[in-house]
Amino acid sequence: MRIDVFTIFPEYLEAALGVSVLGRARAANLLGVGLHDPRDHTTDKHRSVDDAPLGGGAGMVMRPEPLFAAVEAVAPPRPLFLLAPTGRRFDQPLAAELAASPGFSMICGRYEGVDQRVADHLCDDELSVGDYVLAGGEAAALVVIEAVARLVPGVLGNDASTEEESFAADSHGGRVLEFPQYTRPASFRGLDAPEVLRSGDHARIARWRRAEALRRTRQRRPDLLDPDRAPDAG
Ligand code: JF5
Repeated sequence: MRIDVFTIFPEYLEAALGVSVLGRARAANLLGVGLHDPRDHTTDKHRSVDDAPLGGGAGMVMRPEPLFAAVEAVAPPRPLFLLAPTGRRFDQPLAAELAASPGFSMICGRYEGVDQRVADHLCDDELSVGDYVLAGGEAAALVVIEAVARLVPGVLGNDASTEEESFAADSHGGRVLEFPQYTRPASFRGLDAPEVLRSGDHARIARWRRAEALRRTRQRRPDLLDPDRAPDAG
């Protein structure tokens, strides 16, 4: 899997990509990440990547020239996504789709926005990781990389754990939250783990876990069971 990222803070991404699951995936050549700084493609003496909004207003907008030049110099794997709160919501089905592909790329926006010609004529789509505004797309890019990379075969030690977890498709093709997990000690400060988990009755344990998963999904995320109840439905 190959992922290219265009960012004016490559060191921010490099730090996070060097440790834990992503660091090991890169060391094992299961994941290749290319980091590209649009500032290297500026031609003015101040190497400026932003400018005032046309039409006036507060803040700064990322200029199109350095972003177009950086992307054209690399010809990165497509699709190329712009990370922005205005984008299509990134979710687990999209993570699975991208994990099954040879690669993709992302542009991290900064400041108050990115010149619209970048979204309209350079990128293939816009992605949002949630309904909040970040100072820049870098943290969103890390979210996407981590969610996708851990689904690439071999990146996690245990492939079964990615199938049982929250948001994996259940037997009905819907999505449910994880069941609660416990470890030793069975009794901790007078707080007892459910007796069923110590029963050794694997069929009963499986039934209990399915029921708990459904119960907490109904209680916490009813929108996952019935999309009409999603906060943004309609
Ligand atoms: C950004 C303009 C990019 O805030 C985000 C974001 C939120 N969800 N997904 C991405 O990206 C930074 C802010 C303003 C363009």
